[in-house]
Amino acid sequence: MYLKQREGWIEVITGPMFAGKTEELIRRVKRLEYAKQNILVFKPTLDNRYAQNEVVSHNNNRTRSINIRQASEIMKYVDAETNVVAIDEIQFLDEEAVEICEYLADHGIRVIVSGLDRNFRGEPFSFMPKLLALAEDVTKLSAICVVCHTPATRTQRIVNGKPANYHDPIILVGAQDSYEARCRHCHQVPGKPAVYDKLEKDDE
Ligand code: TTP
Ligand code: MG
Repeated sequence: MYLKQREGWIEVITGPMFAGKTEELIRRVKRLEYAKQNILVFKPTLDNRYAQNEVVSHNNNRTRSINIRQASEIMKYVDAETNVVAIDEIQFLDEEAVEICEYLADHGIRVIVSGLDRNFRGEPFSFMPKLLALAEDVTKLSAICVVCHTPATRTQRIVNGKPANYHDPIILVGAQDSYEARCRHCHQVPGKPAVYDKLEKDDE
């Protein structure tokens, strides 16, 4: 990446669901494990799709992790020996996660996080824009649109076989049962307020 860089920075792996974010996080963690780095991996307790105390990717790669409910819990585990802090699905933590990532990076820790950049509405996911702006390095992964098979940047939520309504709650843990990867054009959000009204009027 950078030559002669001092240790301590933030890397964010982002994109829609089914893009391989967790897979990429595990890959980076495993590479550092071979180098005998002292690594702490965290995940929000909210996401219990696969295993407790493990981060697991779709193709069943896994690494040990510590479940946390609040970002501030991270500080209880970090000590002078810690070189790397990794967090999967960071979008589910509270906003203090951003300050904690900054603090750790300022204190020489390599921070590797993965999280959704958008919610099912196609809008930025909570504090993710802030974290993306503060990061030294951003990897934006795409998935494949299930409808037209072009690169997918969005996550489609499906409820009872139909696209979920804009006003549904943001948090709904799930995988292929309730979500699909879609491109900008195939992504559907019934009830989404039109943002183009003014532009289209100006056109007339
Ligand atoms: P991810 O790890 O982003 O999904 P993934 O494992 O499919 O992707 P990747 O292969 O890139 O790691 O997990 C997203 C979680 O967030 C999942 O439990 C569904 C949930 N979710 C919401 O709660 N609200 C939303 O608006 C969206 C899009 C997802
Ligand atoms: Mg994942």
